[in-house]
Amino acid sequence: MSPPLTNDLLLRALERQSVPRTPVWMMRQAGRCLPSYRKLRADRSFLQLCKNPELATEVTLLPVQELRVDAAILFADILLPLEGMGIGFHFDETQGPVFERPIQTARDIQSIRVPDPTEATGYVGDAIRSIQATLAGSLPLIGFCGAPFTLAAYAIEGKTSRSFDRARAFMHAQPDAFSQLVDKMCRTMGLYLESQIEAGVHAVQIFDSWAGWLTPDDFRRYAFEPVEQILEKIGSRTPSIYFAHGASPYLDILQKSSATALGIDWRISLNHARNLFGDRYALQGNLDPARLVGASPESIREGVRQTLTDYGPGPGHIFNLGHGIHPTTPAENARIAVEAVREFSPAFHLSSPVEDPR
Ligand code: 1CP
Repeated sequence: MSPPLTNDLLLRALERQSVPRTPVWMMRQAGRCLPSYRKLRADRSFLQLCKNPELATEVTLLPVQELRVDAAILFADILLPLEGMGIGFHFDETQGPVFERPIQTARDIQSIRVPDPTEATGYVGDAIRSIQATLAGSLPLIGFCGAPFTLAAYAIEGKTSRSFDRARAFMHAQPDAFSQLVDKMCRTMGLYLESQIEAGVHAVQIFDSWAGWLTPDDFRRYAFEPVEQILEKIGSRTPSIYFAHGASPYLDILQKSSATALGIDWRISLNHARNLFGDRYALQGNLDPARLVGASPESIREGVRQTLTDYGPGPGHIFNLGHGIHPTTPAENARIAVEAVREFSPAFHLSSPVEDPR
């Protein structure tokens, strides 16, 4: 057992325990919206930052210092573990991820490996240990992976896409081969998250960024159930957050999730989600990230107040955006949102005996 954290608000909220204020972090908080990140990135590639534990530590801590969030998230990418599976890619400055040989046939899938994470992504474990040494028990560290469907979709599509048509066509044309690919992703991510937990993360999030393009039946089969298998593998070792972007059509399926918390995008009101899910899950979300791009400070504060009001009083809310922070967001606007959560949220937790760690 590791010693208690100075600020454990995120972990308390995940377990739906009382808190003096709502904890806040932002998906993609460590990236291009921070001038300090752009400076570190100026003479290095994104992958160089990810694969150097000292630099990954530095970048992980930037939003902690500059935005005053209540949790750090490991600086890495959902695609990193694919390299060790034999699915090569690079990040293009304008196009984002580009795969060298996108999967085209069932045969391509047979040669994909389920690697040992200490060999394939040992630098991630090193980064986690280095971040924990630097955080020195001040805040929780969130580990993460991509969900099997989202990762399979990238590997077939070969690049980002608006609606991943090629990947979905493959899924329907060759369902058995697609299931095998999803299964390999599932086993690799289970081992990968276990290795992050062993290295010391306090909670894990599974990002299913493209699950919202599936029919409800396909969502259940290719997105939800593989994620359930990963959650089963990690068991109760850490709390877990399942974020399926665009999942409003599948709320009845999500009600059966084994995750500790569900990430909610901005298309669903937290009020509706809370009524539906009752107190089975903590809920994370869901300010529209577009509000931080150019709205006035008053509008940002109003958006924060509305999000807190939508969730309502009591524990179990983790304030976040409804999806990743947009890279063109002025850092100042992200700061305004975090400060507004700190200012407004104590009124939603009047009965907490726990002290605010600041
Ligand atoms: O500096 C750069 O040019 C790289 C930009 C960048 C960054 C900062 C990428 C490329 N990834 C990241 C970091 C990252 N990605 C984190 C670290 C924590 C943090 O920034 O706070 C995390 C958690 C991710 C997760 C991720 N990567 C997701 C899931 C989240 C989401 O937004 O849905 C996805 C889909 C990716 C793929 C990815 N990585 C990077 C790009 C440009 C993309 C493609 C996005 C797309 O397809 O539109």
